Amino acid sequence: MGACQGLAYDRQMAETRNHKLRAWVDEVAALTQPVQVEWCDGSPEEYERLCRLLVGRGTFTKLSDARRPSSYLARSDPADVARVEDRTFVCPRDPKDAGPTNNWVDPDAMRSSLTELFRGSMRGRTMYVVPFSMGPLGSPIAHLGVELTDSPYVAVNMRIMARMGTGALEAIGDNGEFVQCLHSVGAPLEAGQQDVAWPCNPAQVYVTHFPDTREIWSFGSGYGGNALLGKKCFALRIASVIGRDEGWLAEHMLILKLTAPSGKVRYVTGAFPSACGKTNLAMLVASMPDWKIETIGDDICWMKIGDDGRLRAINPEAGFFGVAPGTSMITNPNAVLTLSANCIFTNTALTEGGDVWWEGLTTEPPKHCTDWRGNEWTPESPTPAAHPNSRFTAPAAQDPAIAPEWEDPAGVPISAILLGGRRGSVVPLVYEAFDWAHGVFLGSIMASETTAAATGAVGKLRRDPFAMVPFCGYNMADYWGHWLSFRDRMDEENMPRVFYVNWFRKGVDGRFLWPGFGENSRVLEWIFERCDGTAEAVQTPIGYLPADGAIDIDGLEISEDDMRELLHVDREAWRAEVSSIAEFFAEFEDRLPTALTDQLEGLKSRLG
Ligand code: O2Y
Ligand code: MN
Repeated sequence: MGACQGLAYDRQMAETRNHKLRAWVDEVAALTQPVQVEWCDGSPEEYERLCRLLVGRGTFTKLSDARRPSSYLARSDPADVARVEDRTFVCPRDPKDAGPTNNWVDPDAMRSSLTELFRGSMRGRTMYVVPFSMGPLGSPIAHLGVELTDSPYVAVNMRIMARMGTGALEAIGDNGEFVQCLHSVGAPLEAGQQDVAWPCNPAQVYVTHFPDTREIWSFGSGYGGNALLGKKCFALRIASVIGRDEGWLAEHMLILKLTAPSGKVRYVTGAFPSACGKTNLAMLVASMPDWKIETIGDDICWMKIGDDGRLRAINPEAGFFGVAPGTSMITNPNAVLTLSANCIFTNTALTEGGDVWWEGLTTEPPKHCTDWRGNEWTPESPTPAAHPNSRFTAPAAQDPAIAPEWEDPAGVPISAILLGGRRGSVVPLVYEAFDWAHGVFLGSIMASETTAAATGAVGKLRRDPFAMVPFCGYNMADYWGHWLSFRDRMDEENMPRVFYVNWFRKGVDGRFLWPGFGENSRVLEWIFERCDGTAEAVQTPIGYLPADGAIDIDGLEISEDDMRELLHVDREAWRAEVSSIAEFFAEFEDRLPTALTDQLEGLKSRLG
């Protein structure tokens, strides 16, 4: 057993004949020096044991409210509460392959700094070997990974978010490929040292990706996207590189199933930057009578061209890691119902009755509770009870609106791709791309106004093509080229149409013009019918817009003026947009596909 002699191994290690996996586990254990190595089998017994361990350490509080069975609250270190984009690195050999939107460090230099950080970093802790499948187990479109982590919090969250345990290990088999995901909270425990409830090392966080070797090394944070490496790190950054090399797409998109009153079904994906209501849209309850909306996925989508030439999508995840604040029976009843049991909440408040609470959950706040830092809280307190980025980890199967085919290994055929952002002006409620290349152009110019939910200035326009700026594992210009290449590989008849939506347009008085929430189903209806060829549209310089009266506003209190404003194309404002896009495109230098320069020129000349 080489470097790991003297460590405690369990039965599974003895049964795993995958030499690459065994050698890697040995090598990492020798470097990080854990007291023991534990192979996770993903069983309910193991989950319960690890949750009990976390309760014993003070990381978890078991919710005592009988209406929330088998659920836990975790409080993180206040310095470890979100993904850290400035500490996220993409390290191919050539910096041009990372491109201007990624932080790049030479891979050899990064590997040697990280090796020193990881040396002895698991001392006094257990190293968990967490095998997992992104996508249904055994599916030809799933991809496998193994996370080595010293965080039992990560192990239990991974069991909800991915297909984790023995099944995944068997799928890896004796010779199978897997993505190596190495994680340490970076807080070794010396002999006699008392542990803390949330060990981490916020001064030395590195969330690093080596796309050339498809590896992830994450150090110093135990939180969310920094630590649950199957999600953003694997299913987006590394998977986007695998997709580039193998001819498919790993996207930051929700997947919806729409059923019309006629019974006809269409599937739609949607890319939205943070703070644009993506989870709410993924779980939308339609206001339109007899329309049904079901969820396939809320955050990540992998799309491949099927044998029939259709673009097919799967949700590679098994759970939701959603933002809690603002989630309520009014904004997202399906999410609230999903959270009824078997969940892990992180950084929400704790009520006196032993349940979780967050701002927006109820109209009346509790008179008294414990805030996310563990302090007493009342409605008069100057800070929120729940952290603005507090999260729920919930099994997707518990969503009452989950579509029965959400785990279909063949994926669902996509009819429409939505793109969106938060824009108070300029961008109409909805418009459709002229064709595939124009659709890719619309993806490349996506932008959103920042909100208080993210760090930095509020109301600043941030370009976020395809909502992938934080998640694309290679040069974004090459990524646009990859999208463009799908044009000639898909069946012409069934090629998805591309739509840009903006629920956030405001009037001159600063009021939102569109009611949003369930009423967004009216826009989805127009999109559905455009795919059928039955909805009316008018051609404008920016794309096809709904014709007068084509969006059904029956029963909705919205004035004709507001509707006109929502669908107005302000040429002057769009000319300014063209200049801002040109500036953005210039960052990509000679990597920018000429098809996109042509699209920008086309827009400019149509605007006159
Ligand atoms: O703060 C985090 O670590 C979570 S970020 C996240 C989680 C779930 C879905 N999307 C996101 C995101 O940042 O896009
Ligand atoms: Mn996301």
